[in-house]
Amino acid sequence: MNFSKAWLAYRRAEHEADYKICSALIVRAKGKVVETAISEYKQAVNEILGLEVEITREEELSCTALPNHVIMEMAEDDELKGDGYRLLFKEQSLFLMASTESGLLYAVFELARQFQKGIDIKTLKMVSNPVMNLRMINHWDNMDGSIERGYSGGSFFFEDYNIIYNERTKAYARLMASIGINAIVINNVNVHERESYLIMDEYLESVKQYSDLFNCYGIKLYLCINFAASIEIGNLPVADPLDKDVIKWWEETTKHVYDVIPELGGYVVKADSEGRPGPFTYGRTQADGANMLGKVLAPYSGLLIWRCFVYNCGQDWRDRKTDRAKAAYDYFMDLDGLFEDNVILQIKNGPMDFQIREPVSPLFGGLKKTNSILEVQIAQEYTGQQKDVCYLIPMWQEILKFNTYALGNDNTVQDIVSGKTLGNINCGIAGVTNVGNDYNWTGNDLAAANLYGFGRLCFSPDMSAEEIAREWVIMTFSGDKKVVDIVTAILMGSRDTYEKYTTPLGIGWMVTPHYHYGPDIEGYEYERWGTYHRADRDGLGVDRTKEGTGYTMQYNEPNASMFENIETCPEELLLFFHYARYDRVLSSGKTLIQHIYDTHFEGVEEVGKMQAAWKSLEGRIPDDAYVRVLKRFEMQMKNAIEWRDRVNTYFYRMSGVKDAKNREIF
Ligand code: GCV
Repeated sequence: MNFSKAWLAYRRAEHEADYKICSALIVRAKGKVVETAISEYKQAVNEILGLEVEITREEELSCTALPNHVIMEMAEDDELKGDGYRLLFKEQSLFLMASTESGLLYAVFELARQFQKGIDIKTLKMVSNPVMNLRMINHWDNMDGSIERGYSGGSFFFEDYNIIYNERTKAYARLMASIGINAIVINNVNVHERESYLIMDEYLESVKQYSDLFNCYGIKLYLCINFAASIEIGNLPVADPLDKDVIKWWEETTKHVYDVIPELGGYVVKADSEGRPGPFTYGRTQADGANMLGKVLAPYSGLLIWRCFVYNCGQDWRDRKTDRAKAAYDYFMDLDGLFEDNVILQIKNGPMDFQIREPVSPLFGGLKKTNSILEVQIAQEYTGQQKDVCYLIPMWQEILKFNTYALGNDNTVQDIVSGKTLGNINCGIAGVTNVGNDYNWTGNDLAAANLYGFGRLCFSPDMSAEEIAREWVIMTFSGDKKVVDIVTAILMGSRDTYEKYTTPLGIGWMVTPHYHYGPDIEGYEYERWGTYHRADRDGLGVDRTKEGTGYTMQYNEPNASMFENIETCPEELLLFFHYARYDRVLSSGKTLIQHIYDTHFEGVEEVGKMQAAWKSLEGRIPDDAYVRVLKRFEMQMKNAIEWRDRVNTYFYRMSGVKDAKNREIF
């Protein structure tokens, strides 16, 4: 086996709890996902408790208890929503209940977590309902086997334009189901020539294998499609979404796709973005494009997911009014309410592109009659590329808790994408994944905490980032208190540390162009991508107020005024919204320039402390994982030093202000 079991590497329970009843399972449910739940149950009980399981199947759906059994049953239960589940010990038996098959599978994985945490099953009394309806993973895998922004090896779905189906794909489906994922897109949103054919006979039967596999784990498969497929495959002269022949081509093609793969979840589209084709070519709107495909998918209950990452990537750096941050709102707000019910807009968490600190996209508070999905990036494109540790759950939680004031006082992003605010069901969260065919799946073993946490957060966003981290450590490494405390502490501090040694106060970028790892302060400053910091001899930052680009006006009140006013703008976003002078005094009492120097020195010191903390775990963590992470810390230290020295030197030379502590700046 050339891959690890990650958080499903079940360890034998060491505690005293009496688990004997787990060897007798009664099943009062049927279906292919139930069969998966049963086999997962057997595996967990066998590997963790060392018990063989005897199964009795009963037709009757009742809650009668037979003492000393585990009873897995479908239940009608008002407290259970969607794929929710209940774990309840009563009358000497343990009940695993759900109203869907997937709910039963999730109940089994929950039980496995409880075993690993050493819980006494007699105390089990819990209900867990998924807060997000769509809990989706996006792969940016290409058919040549590469992964766009992949930092952990090649694709395990594709190699040399062939589709791979093996033990690893099965292991992957298990991993995803165990954290509650119910939708997976297997190919990159940038659909190149060959990937356009995934919806054609060349590949459909092979793609179906994935769909069948995923279905057994309660997961729907989605495909990214090429908006111009009617030209590239269909030999039509156009891809105009209002053209009758184009519509007919998509209807026939999609009918055939669903004939072969009836369970397909739907299509995902990146259009009019970074060179991809789209409706703008024909003078049509984004709604025209999305709705055409939405209507084509509707007869099959398919969903059409349309990305809002549409912006002008041919900007002139001399133009201070055009602002990339404004683009998504500008393109989509006027279309609010015009989208079909099965169309969902997928919106990146921030208005730029997955930086270490950005404000929440104003579209979440803007759209009031449109389905939306929050898109986050589990892959650490701008956050250390899975060499540097950067636990992202605290960031995503901040985003979910942000109050958009969409319809009055209390409408957080979580309320919007969970359907609470608008009463819709086609919504949720999508994460651009961080896995590849490396042995440990994620390059840095610690990066798996982001993938695990992503699923847990979609299901239960009110779990704290620390609770999720602890759970992941227990599942992955050990229940040893020292290991759990230290690894959790490393993870919890890692985002702040990364932010300290990279870009200050929300300014973002300053990365090596294209590659996006390591510093290049002016790498994007005079480029066409719209990603500027505007540093000069007096200060830095982008004026996005009314006087500047006007971006602040895209927020609802009171957010608009809060960001507009430099005195009330959250300090961690100061330079995103405002140009500030180097001698501006921050809340710490330090000047902006001193803050830049200090945080960069602190960031490197903190990496040193994380590294030392990790070394203190030698012998307590499986050796191979210990050594792999140690090597990553060495890379992180080198990177942090490079960032510190380049950023501090740049701003020292730019401002001419000396470090108050006289440290070495070049
Ligand atoms: C898949 C950024 C990334 C691109 C990515 C794009 C997107 O620009 O650098 O690699 O393309 O976002 O989200 O579509």
